[in-house]
Amino acid sequence: IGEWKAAWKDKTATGKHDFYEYGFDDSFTLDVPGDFNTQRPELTWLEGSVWYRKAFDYDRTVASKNGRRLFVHFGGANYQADVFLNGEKLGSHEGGFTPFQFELTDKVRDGENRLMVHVNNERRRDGIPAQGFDWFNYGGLTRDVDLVETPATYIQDYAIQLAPGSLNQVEGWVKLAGTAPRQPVRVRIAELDVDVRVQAGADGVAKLQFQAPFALWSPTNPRLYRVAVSTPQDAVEEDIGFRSIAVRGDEILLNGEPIFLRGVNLHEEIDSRRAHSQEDAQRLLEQARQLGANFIRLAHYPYSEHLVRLADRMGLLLWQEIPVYQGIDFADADMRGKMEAMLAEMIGRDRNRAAVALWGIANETAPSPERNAALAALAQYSRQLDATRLVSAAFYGPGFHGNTLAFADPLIASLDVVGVNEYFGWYTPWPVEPEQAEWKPFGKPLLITEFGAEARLGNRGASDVASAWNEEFQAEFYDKQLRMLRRIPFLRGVAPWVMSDFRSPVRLHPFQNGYNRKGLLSEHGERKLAWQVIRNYYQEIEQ
Ligand code: ADA
Repeated sequence: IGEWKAAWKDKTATGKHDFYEYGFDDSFTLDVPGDFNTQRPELTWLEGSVWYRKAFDYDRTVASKNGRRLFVHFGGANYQADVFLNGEKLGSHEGGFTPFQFELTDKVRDGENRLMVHVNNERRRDGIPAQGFDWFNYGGLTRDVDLVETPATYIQDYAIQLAPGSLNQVEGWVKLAGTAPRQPVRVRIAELDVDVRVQAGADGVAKLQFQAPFALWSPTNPRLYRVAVSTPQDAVEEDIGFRSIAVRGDEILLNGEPIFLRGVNLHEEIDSRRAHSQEDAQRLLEQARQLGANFIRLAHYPYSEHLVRLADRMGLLLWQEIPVYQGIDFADADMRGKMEAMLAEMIGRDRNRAAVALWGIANETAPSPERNAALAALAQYSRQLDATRLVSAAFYGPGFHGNTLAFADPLIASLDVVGVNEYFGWYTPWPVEPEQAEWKPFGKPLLITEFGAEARLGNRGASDVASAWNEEFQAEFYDKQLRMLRRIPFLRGVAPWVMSDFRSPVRLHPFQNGYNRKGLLSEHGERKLAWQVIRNYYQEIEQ
């Protein structure tokens, strides 16, 4: 559903945001998907409420004769959404980056219907993320909204992935929902002569197991197969890749072979607005490919489904994380449930994407008994939802003693891979010369999930720290970092912070001007000197 009517009133004017109080007399139009902040000048800095309204026609008579069901599916709404149909509340959703849906079947009218959504992006102490974060808080219906019609019993979900540890064996399931879920299910992959028939039980679940001679998906050969799932009433087709991702000691294995992740961090932003379309995804992933990356950390929240599907086709491995970011209140009793819901929504959407190799459960959270327990449980929950991906988190950088950089955190024990964000030479001084730094092993693969320094495009000059913010400084900073990182025997990948300069209202230095300037590219995609330093390194180590 594309264009919506929207209405907004300054909170101070009404005291509260009640649609029935002020109606849509002074409404305007907003594109969906798209953040509201960048579509109307008066909403530029809004962290508050906007009402969206959309009319649609429906032929209920024909639909109910055929037993059809109707859903409204939201790709994402930042942060809290309350959804109404013809004035009746369907439900609410919390969390700005993951999908949700409501069933309309029994409520939809014959003829014209009115869908209304109240979206609020106010920061909350009990939110995920919490109140402080280093990116722009784009609000609104930022992702696609779809009306979806299904048969009476429909294919609700499925997992079709290689069993952990196997290179040719699929162990998955298909879940049917509806009035008569006990139905035969068929799964076909024509190219491989796969034609599997199984029966769903009373719970609607049909378990799958089959072998096939897959050409395995990898960044160098992102092979996808057309998979067709069908029942007597419903049918779905999509392209799926098959690959295994595992850890052996301190190595990461892709399809059984050790891999080094030549990464980069992104924010889901393009042209200083929230990225949301297929074209936006293409531009972001193309930038990563030109850098020579085979891996992207999607910081710090789940991205649009367009981007994840495109990564599948382009052969870019992904780390996708939920916005459990600095400042989360782990003592809040509701936090656990919220984190779990977000994780389940992210994994539920992307569980069949070969590109996704790691689920990130947190970024830069400080150890405490509550945090340690909550995140250990979350790591467990992630494996329960999906045993075919690695579980990881990104930590504040290590402390040092003499020449030794020691990294310790009780959460490490619960993870497959450890991500470290280190800012030696920027936020923290270099403990020793890069050539002398010894990193103490901790028995798991290490990814440097962030390292970086700021420079403003076009600022040129001497490379000493005193004249930081210039391109030479940033380029030499990366050179020095790489001299240290190359010497870590258990390093399995790096991701510079960050691909492009991105909007962050907390960045008030005159050179920042509302942007975090750690980009290898400017916000307009122009290359800084540092871009070439990383590009050269990736060219040199490319296997
Ligand atoms: C943190 C954080 C990032 C980024 C970075 C910075 O490490 O994980 O979101 O903002 O700091 O640039 O300061």
